[in-house]
Amino acid sequence: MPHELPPLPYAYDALEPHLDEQTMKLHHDIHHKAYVDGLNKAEEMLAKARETGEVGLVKHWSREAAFHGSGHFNHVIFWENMAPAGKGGGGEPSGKVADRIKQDFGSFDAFKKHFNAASAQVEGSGWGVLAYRPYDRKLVVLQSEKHQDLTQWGVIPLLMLDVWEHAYYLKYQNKRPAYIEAWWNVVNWADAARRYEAAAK
Ligand code: MN3
Repeated sequence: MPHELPPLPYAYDALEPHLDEQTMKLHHDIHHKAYVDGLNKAEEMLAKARETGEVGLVKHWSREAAFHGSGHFNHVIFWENMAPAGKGGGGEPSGKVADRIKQDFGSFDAFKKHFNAASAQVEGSGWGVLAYRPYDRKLVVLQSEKHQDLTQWGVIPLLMLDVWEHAYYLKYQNKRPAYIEAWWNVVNWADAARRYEAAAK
């Protein structure tokens, strides 16, 4: 079964004024769609390599699958990580994930400052990520370059912020920190909490 582009869980303009309708439309319909198509193509070519035994391009298609696969799965999380401001979006987390954030980062404010810096300082295109690391049952903040670099194997992402220019350039141009600050108004903490509780149980 090929991968499919899931619809956004809200209207294109639902995150206004923080994330504008035109960006959301381009981001979902064009950029995310391209990752889905790229992943399907890579998996098709890898299946073909297995069938024919011609494995000379496995390195190329593996890189394509890593890039487009990470792009696809990251965006699925990113869309669900957001909700309209004041209607599930914004504010601070509560419950177990809030306790864990306090334990592992000292306070919510210290976590937010760390996450903002990690996201703003990604070199080129990439992501800021809050993830659960099952090995020692801790939360970590990571920077991902592009979609697939600088990961830690085995972590489970809880909250992902897309800092590729396509995510903010129309509205925020080169002001990535302003986009990051606005993004907190639409963070869906209930979604992050669900992901944490499923990961950490
Ligand atoms: Mn993106």
